[in-house]
Amino acid sequence: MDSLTVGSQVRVVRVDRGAVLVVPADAASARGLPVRVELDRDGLVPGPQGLRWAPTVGDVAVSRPRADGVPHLAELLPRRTELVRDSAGSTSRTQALAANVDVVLVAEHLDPEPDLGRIERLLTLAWRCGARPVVVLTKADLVPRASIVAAEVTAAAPGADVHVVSATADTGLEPLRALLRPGVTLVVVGPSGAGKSTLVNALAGAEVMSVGDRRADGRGRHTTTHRELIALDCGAFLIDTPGLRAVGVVADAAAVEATFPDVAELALACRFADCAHESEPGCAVRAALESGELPERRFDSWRRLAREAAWQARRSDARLAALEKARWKQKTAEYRREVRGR
Ligand SMILES: Nc1nc2c(ncn2[C@@H]2O[C@H](COP(=O)(O)OP(=O)(O)O)[C@@H](O)[C@H]2O)c(=O)[nH]1
Ligand SMILES: [Mg+2]
Ligand SMILES: [Zn+2]
Repeated sequence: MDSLTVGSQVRVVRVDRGAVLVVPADAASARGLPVRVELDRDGLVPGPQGLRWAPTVGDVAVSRPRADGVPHLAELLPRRTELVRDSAGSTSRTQALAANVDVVLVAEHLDPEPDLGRIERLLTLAWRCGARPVVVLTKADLVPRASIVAAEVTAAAPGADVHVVSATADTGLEPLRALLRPGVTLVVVGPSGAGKSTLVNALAGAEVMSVGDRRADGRGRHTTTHRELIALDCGAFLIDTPGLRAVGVVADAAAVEATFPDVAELALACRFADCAHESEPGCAVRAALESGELPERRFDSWRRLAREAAWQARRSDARLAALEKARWKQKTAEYRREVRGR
């Protein structure tokens, strides 16, 4: 086994069943072939807060030989940032899609027309993560007036840069290349077929990811199935992801507010602090809807995400309460046993 896996910091490039592929965490030496490192039997790694964590792409960890000499992931380092998805199960909370990312590239195709609601939803994911969100409108070569559409997208993405690119024609990529600095990690999210893998290849300057051939039935043959981190020659890290089903996006109030600062600001001007923006007098949000300043579509999108955030907050409170109750029951049972045993 390579020296890199013994006691040194590694970066997870891919998670497999029972093992992970890693490269040296240090950007200057990360470009070699990834090495396979075993996970403990439960697939988890001891990490922050004394907990065992499911490793994810982008994690930084320490690899050490186990008692039997085989290297395993021995310790997970705290995540600087974490891109999370709501997990379907009722017991676990969220699933980390990627860790330690600095920039989230929200990829959306110009053809067919971009879905503004989906962009807003993915921006919520990015703002929540704490990384810098950047919208990338792809396939510019297929549409005549990309800049008009880009202006609409820009209005739906306050605080985020919006770039119009064609990865196949190599246009508009310079501002993205400028983001690729040593040690910086970017993750590309967006629907399947948006051109994420093509973009990753264009930025990498090599065929590092296979690209989906669009067949007559619209299904890709080589669509990305794994999340994977690529160490670029320039020292930046790029994570490609499969199409993210938008339903799994975890909203939280702060991320919704960051995505919709225009709505949040209007709401501050409502007469009542707890205004629901329905039929209250002095509602600044309603007034903006009526004047056309705030598009109905954006308001609906905000309301949906705000409701989801509230619902998810209540559910995570309920989960915490259930966990507390389970702990308390266990303690009581232990106490009873102890009393009986006296
Ligand atoms: N015309 C054009 N097609 C593109 C562009 N980028 C990607 N594609 C095509 O879109 C399809 C899906 O691309 P892929 O990168 O696999 O999308 P992903 O599912 O988001 O990874 C493929 O057929 C690509 O060749 C582009 O800039 N222009
Ligand atoms: Mg792909
Ligand atoms: Zn209001």
